[in-house]
Amino acid sequence: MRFKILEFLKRSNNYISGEEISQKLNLSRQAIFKYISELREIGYDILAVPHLGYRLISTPDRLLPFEIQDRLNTKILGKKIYYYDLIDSTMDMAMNLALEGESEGTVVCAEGQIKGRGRLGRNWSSPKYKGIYLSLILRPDLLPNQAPLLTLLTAVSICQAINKITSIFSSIKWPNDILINNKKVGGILTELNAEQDRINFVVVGVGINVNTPKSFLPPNASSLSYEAKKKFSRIDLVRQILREIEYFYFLFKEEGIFPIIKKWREFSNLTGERVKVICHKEELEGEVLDIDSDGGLMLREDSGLIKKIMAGDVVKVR
Ligand code: BT5
Repeated sequence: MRFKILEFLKRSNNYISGEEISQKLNLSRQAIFKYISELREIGYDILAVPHLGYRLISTPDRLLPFEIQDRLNTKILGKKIYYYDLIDSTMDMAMNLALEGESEGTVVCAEGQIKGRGRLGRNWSSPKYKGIYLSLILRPDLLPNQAPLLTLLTAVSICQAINKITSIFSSIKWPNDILINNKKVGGILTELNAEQDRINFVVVGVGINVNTPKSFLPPNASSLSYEAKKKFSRIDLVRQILREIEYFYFLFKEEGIFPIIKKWREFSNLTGERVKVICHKEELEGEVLDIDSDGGLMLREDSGLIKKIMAGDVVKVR
């Protein structure tokens, strides 16, 4: 009910009287006052003036599900959102929820993480109220070895969303890094629960440094606010990321991976570059040609041999 009241406040640019809310929602004045107090506790700044009524002054800088879902307009993504102020890792929570049968499109979102993680158990710095830390559950009809395509699809979605919301051009460093000015501002972690020839579910984790000061980050990392010298709305960005992931996910289901690879090429920061790739303790060097239809990186070694790499860490070589 408190969110119904909030909706009223949001839709009206001016004061709205207690009388009007009470009539429209069939609530007593006392009940309205109680809900308004609850909203204030969450951080909504609501002005109350005798004879005029209530007016919303500002919304809190929190990734509240109600705010994310406002004008989200997706069919599955974010229809259900689990929200935490602080959590170990949104990945663990989403994996557990998926195991219990939680539906496709469900999102787990947190303001901060204690044990945020990257690939191979690496740490993901997740300071509270600064970035975006979310995991989403997907149940795609794919083979387990096609799961990297979801990382690719998510990377494209993030770049597109960053571009639409902030006008900043970000790029993708295969397989899962989002960069601005060659510094890492975001990462993707894809974990799956699968049988030999079938994926049961996939959890895609997204971490983005939005308004994160440099001091919270590793040396080679940055944030959107640091690069643009201004702050951004995390809510707007989360909303757009969910919209874009859903758009590309449906496109993928209908038309396959090629339209997404086409988009990926626009954002790739590696194509044509000379790189070193570390995968399974093996080191390869060569020129990046493209990505393959299963998300693998195509590398031409100096011998002319073309190799496809499915996972690894890439560094550019000058
Ligand atoms: C990643 O791993 O880039 C995937 C990161 C995924 C994080 C999200 S947040 C929501 C969800 N819940 C989780 O627990 N995780 C996901 P990787 O490519 O392995 O990169 C990890 C490396 O990035 C670390 O070893 C650091 O060097 C660096 N790093 C750590 N925190 C960072 C940050 N906040 N920004 C940029 N780089 C960071």
